[in-house]
Amino acid sequence: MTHQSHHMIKEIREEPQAAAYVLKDEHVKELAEALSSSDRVFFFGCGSSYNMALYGARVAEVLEVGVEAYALPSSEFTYFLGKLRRGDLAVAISRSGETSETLKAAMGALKAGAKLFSITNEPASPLARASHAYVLMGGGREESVVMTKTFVAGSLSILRALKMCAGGDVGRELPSRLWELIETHEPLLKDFSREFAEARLAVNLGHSYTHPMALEASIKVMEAALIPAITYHMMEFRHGPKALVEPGVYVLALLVEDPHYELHRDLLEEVSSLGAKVVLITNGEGLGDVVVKIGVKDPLEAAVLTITPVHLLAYYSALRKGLDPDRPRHLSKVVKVRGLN
Ligand code: F1P
Repeated sequence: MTHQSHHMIKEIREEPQAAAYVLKDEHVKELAEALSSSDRVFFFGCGSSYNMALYGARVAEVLEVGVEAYALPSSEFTYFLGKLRRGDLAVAISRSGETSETLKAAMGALKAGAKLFSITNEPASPLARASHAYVLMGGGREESVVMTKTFVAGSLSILRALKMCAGGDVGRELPSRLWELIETHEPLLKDFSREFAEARLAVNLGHSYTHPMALEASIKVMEAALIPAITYHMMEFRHGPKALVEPGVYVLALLVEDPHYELHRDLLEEVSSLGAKVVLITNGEGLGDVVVKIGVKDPLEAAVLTITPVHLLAYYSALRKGLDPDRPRHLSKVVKVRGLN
């Protein structure tokens, strides 16, 4: 396959279209209603879908929408099923709608009397069929094993539903901001991938609602570009893992403006003085070896957009290493675990 015909880059460039789909998706209102009428919500999924779950639970807390929100990997959620109460809302997240652990947890939640809502890209999947209602991740099929546009669409659907619960909505200009972000930074990130591809270690840092995006950044660089990666909360990084910093370490900082912004920038200066290269992805100001500016003020929206530059960096780094970014080794689009179904 040539560069241009890789599904992954095509799908990254379709992220603005996926965001536009979310903005007009009527089903998101159903998710908002389900959230508003529940006391507790459990978001769950595997891999990238679990990272969307983490983002959702954090946003629910930040927006104080009156629902107790939790996020668990699907396999861990099964340990919790005995504690579910009638009236609880289970939100299963799965692009394929077929992942064994997620299906198992979803069926268990139904059996326990919870309402089941799913966020998926496959309306005919067993998960969608078992659910009381579902939201599609939008933007059409995703062929690459590596989730990109579905991750953005799924995260934005959750954000939009939660904002609706709080009486608001996401900004109408989001798709065009995303388009500008890709247009402006793709050449820079393509160029930078030349050295990033050789990274000994990627340290992905986030805070609050960007931490799930930093976890997702680690999945992306590991699966697409085979770069070892770890994820930390910004301020936690000094508490041990800082010992790993040396030349050859690349810190990807996913930062949105909040009251701790200065403290976070101080940490980046510190790791830089210890020899790490810093990629700063932010809607604020700051310094780094590479700085990617996100043109969205709203911190919860900007948080979702911090993952797009990582998608581009992971894609081009995979190409530099001669890897097929659409089919990472040992991985498949759907994980089926024998003995679970
Ligand atoms: C979950 C998942 C994906 C990952 C890979 C393997 O799938 O972990 O996040 O990209 O394709 O499966 P799903 O439940 O969202 O279909």
